Amino acid sequence: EALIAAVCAAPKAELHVHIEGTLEPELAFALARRNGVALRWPSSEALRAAYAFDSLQSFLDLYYAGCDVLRTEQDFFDLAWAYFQRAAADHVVRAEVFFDPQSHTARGIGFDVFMPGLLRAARRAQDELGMRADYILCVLRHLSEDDGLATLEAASPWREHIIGLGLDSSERGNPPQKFARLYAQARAQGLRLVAHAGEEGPAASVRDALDLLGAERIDHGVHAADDPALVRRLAAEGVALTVCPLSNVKLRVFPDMAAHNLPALLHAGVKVMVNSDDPAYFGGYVNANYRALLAAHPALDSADAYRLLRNSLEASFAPAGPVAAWA
Ligand code: ES4
Ligand code: ZN
Repeated sequence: EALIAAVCAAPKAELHVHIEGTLEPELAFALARRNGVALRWPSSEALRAAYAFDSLQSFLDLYYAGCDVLRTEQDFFDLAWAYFQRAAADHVVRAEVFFDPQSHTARGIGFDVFMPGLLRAARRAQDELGMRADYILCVLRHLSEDDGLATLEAASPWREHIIGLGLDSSERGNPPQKFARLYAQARAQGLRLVAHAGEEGPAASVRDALDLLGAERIDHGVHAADDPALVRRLAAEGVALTVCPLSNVKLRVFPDMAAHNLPALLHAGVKVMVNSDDPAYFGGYVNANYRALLAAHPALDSADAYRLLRNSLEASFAPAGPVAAWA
């Protein structure tokens, strides 16, 4: 209990959070009303009750449906500002936030709508909350590589405001090699590279994200544990895994929190850290993830907890400065 309280109060970085996954049902209904959009659920309580998932795909179907209420610059500002306030309450000093442009451009909502809103919220987070926040453009892997390349091209006017490229959505049937040209392009532009891998997919997709895409950090990556040689490599090379405990339990990657392999990965020397992924859907923000993990794994001690917090700061792409100083 004392350890959990200390961890919750400690400065930390959040490196794996999807801004569209921070849309709380109450805000979804407020935006639906403001924009005259009909939702399939009668109330925010009914929508929240629908958050019972049995797989990544069952979650994604709801997540993309929720995006439909996001229409205006102000909507994206309100979404991101709500997240930054919640993150600050959890003592997040650095946030690297994913956004999914294709879930908006496919509805006719362009970069000129969502980027100004997202960026205005990040500037306010810096000014009023002292939080350093940056955005990582995530490409949807269930769409074609050409669609991803067109999205990167459409982002070029905003290039200086985007720190990296990520890859998310349905992992099954959409392996890293599908996006080799996209990652080569992004690397040539100086973007930092991350990719979701080994969430529902196998250890081999974690290896392919490193070797075929040049990913510097792996989002989730928990299935790397199935390959002992890969675990040794991740530890030796200091590759960070941005693990999301509540997400993994909600999406049945593990049957319960006690079965989560984060402690095993940590003790094998892998640079794991704790994140919220889609906190509005999975039952909590980053401190709730630390709390659930530590409560289910009483063998994790203060040195382990300190290592997780420190990993989060060290694995950040923030330039030298205030964030590096925390680590
Ligand atoms: C996601 Cl949990 C998860 N996995 C893959 N793609 C995603 N997009 C948003 N959340
Ligand atoms: Zn994710």
